[in-house]
Amino acid sequence: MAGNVTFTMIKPDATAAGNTGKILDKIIEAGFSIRAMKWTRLSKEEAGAFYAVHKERPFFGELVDYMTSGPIVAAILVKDNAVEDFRKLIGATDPTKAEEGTIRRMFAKSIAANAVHGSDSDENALIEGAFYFTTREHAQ
Ligand code: 3AN
Repeated sequence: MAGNVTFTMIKPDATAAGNTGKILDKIIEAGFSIRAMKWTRLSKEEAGAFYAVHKERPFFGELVDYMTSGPIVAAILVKDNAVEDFRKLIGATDPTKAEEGTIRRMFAKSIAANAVHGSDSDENALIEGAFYFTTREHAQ
C-alpha cells in the first residue's frame, strides 16, 4: 500500500522569484498538509550529499551549484498516496514537458531550475525528510 508521506523542496529559483507562498497555496489546495517545514540554505557538502544518487550524472556539478545558489524551503507533506499525487501535482522534470496546471509548468524556469523537488518513492521520502528534520519533527 502506498504511504502517506512525501518530501519537497521549493528550490532557489522559486524562492528568489517570490513564488514560495503561491507554491505552498497550490500544495495545500491539492490536499496536502504540512507536517514540518524549514526555510534554509544548503552548503555544497549538504547538496552533494542530498543528491548523492546523481553524482555520476553529467549535470551533478550544475545541480549542486544551483541548489546552493539561494534559500530553499524543505517540507514534509502528508496525504493519502502522497508520493504519486505530489509527482502529478508538480509535473515532469522538464517544465516544457510538464502538463498545464502543474507547479513546474507554472513556476519552473528550466530543467535544472525546476521550482520544486518531490520524492520519487516512499523510501526516499523518509530518507529525504530525515535529512532535514529530527525524528520528533518528522514523526508527529
Ligand atoms: P525529478 O526531480 O523530477 O525527480 P531527477 O531525479 O531525474 O528529476 O533529477 C533530480 C534533479 O536534477 C532535477 N529536479 C533537476 O533539478 C536536476 N536535473 C535533472 N535532469 C537534469 C538535466 N538534464 N540537466 C540539469 N539538471 C537536471
